[in-house]
Amino acid sequence: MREGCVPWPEKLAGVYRERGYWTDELLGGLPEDAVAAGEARTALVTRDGSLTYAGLDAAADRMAAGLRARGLTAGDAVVVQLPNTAELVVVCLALFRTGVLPVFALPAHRAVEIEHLVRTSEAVAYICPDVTPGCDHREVARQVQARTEGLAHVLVSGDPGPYTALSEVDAAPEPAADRAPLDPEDVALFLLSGGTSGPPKLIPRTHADYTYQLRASARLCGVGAESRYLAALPVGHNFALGCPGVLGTLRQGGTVVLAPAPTPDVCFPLVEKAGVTVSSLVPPLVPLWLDAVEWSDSDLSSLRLLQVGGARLDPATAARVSPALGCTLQQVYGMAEGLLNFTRVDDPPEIVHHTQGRPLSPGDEIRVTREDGSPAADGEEGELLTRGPYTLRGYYRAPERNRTHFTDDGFFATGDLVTRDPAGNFAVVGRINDVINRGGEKVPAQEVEEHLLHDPRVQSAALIPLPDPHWGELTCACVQPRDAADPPELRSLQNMLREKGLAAYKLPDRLEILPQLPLTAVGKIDKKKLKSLLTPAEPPEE
Ligand code: J2J
Repeated sequence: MREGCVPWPEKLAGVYRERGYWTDELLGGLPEDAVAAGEARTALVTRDGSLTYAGLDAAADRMAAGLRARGLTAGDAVVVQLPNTAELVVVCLALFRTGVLPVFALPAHRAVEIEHLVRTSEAVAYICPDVTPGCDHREVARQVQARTEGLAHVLVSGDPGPYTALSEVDAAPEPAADRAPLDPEDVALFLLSGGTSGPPKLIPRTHADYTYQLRASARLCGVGAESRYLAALPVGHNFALGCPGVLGTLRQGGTVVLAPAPTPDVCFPLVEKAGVTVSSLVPPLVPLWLDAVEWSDSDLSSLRLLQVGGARLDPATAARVSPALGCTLQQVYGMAEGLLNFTRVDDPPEIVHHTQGRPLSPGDEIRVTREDGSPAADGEEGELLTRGPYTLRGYYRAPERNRTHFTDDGFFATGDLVTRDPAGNFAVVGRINDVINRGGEKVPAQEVEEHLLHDPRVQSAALIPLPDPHWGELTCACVQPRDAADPPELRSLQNMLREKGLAAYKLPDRLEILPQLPLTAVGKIDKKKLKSLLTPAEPPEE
């Protein structure tokens, strides 16, 4: 496995091969029958058009050859930040086919995050759009190139400015026999951690582990050649990429429908146009979709399954999904690190509304442990630890974090507090890690706090979650000012962070000025106390 990655122990790898979890399959392939079917099989549908499997396959081969012609080779890393377009899918397949490793940035990421990803992965290229609302990505590229070394290529979808147009990355494909074979058990892509408190860690995912995830989740969700998956969430995130998502649907020969935004005004007409059967959302979008059924005249009757995950879905909203949309709800409790839990399509409503499901694979090993490390009983709260055929054994080039986040026998400590029922279904009840889950977007508290300290008016700062009916959690910056007479305002702090190049979802939603932040016995900021100070106590139940 690539230097900086932690391999599975050979004995366990042998078990995963023996049980058929790991095969020789590589990412980037498409079903031969679908490619051979020419005009008859549609791979991608967008608002403006569609692409057949044959067309997608040829485009991926041409781009792969174009990448090679520009000197990119197997093992190079490339930061990819594209909206949900056909071009993004072509890029993914082309990178997989050449063995060049995509590092998937989120659309909201800005110079701070992109620089971090380029540095950590030693990326040789950044693939980005020209502009998205509020951001010129060529300017992001310029800043990152100035601050890092080795970023030789900037490939732009649209107007390239001083860089190279992605459409020019195109060459006649050379015969497959001329290329060095790729190792299915080596890294194929990097996903980003949402669950760590500092800047995102890179999660190496191999061809073998990720194709297993695609195959197993497609089977569990009943996704096949007849399925039409709507990618409403960003495709660079594990949920829409591979649960089974875009890659899993293509692997089955189904059709992927790409939405430029997840809102009902954009998605509902696409559902009708393409006969979408399955999609996935984060919880804050669910009420928007449910309310839109009232005013929209789009025909949603093709929709069979709606996956919801990324943050806690409240049971009352969960109960509204099937009656309003006429489809099955599936809760998905997943993580880019690996382990995926799903409610099953034939589970009774009390399971689907109140739990986040159970593990995907019989190879997923689970421990729920108390604070002292002893096993928690059914129904008792504890931290979820896991290892398995598609769960990482270590973050990329992060030996220190790996020492604290993995047990000696290779279990990954998720930081999630869960309860487990006797049937194995989890309910996510809290979190140990200092991360705020803002409707599925993970805000690493420590990273934001460090940036806040750059304001000269800030003496000390803590970012804490505040409960919110729509987002689940919002972020609140608690600030002790240097001078009580001259405290910072929320707007100016937000502007400072934005100007530094931090993603917008990390900007604090609220600001509380306190004369002094409470400290723990060891002198750290006491966030528990802060939370109780700022969150009104729940009224006692009747
Ligand atoms: C509560 N918390 C949840 C859920 C994730 C599918 C779905 C989601 C993700 C994802 C993903 C939750 N209820 N249903 O990668 O493939 C919180 C947990 C978890 C963290 C992981 C996928 N589903 N969470 O959200 O890597 O705290 O992945 O550890 O972004 O989100 O975040 P991330």
